[in-house]
Amino acid sequence: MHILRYRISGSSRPHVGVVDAGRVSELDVATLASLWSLRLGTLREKLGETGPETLALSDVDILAPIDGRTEVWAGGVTYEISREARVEESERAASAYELVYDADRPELFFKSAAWRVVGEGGTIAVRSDSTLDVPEPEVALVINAFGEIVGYTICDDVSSRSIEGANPLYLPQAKIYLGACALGPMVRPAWEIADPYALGIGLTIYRSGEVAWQGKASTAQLHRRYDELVGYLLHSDVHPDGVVLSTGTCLVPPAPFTLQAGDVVQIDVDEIGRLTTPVVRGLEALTTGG
Ligand code: DO4
Ligand code: MG
Repeated sequence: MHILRYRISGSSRPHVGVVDAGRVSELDVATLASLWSLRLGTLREKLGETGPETLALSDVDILAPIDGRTEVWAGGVTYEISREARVEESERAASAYELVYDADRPELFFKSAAWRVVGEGGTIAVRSDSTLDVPEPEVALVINAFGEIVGYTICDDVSSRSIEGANPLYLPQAKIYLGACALGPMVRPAWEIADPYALGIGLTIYRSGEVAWQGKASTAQLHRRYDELVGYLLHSDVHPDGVVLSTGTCLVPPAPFTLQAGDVVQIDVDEIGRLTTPVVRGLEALTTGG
């Protein structure tokens, strides 16, 4: 089963529901955020209270699984490959990444407000003032208002390596801009994932219909525990409508590989799904579709 936000063709109203065996059943809630304000046990019961009618998944438009006041946060340098990539790209501040990899306190940063997140089939963007850009395929935790992990989804933490590499203080510019966050396609309830530390992650970047870069990794390589990341995120903060926490990348296409306009990024995570997003370059291309 997956939890999804969707739209029915011909209508602009978003719906919330569950999909099982290819059939979508609606839930009597206005937002996903309202589900994340429930305790895990109550959420489980709520997912059983669907309406009698069902639709084929192919008959709905899947929307990014986030709305309302739910924010996206992200962890950084949680896999060795990410530490190595950052040390390589950052000439003067390499030690910052070495230190955070081994420190008790993880790197956590704000990634996106719900309204600027794109979902399955949505367009992501690289900045026009950046020269080295990558998708970062990450497992994302959906955490409720009580700090419980209630689900898992996929996050693409699209990033400029050239901007972050010039100075780590530029991290917000490297990682927070329109088109830099994709999420989805849906949320897999946490109780359906037997071992979240054994999920295969695949990244395939298509260019002109050919594979331009491909890699595979696993959450078994994660250097931290999910609960540890959640503990630091919520230590001195509240998220009344839950929060999505992306857990860091274990795949970084090596330089000089860079995303280009026209590329298509495909992220596969075992038991969670596939997130596919085309790429454009620059704000104008993103907002005008050209
Ligand atoms: O330290 C910069 C960000 C790292 C990151 O986004 C990752 O490791 O996934
Ligand atoms: Mg990342």
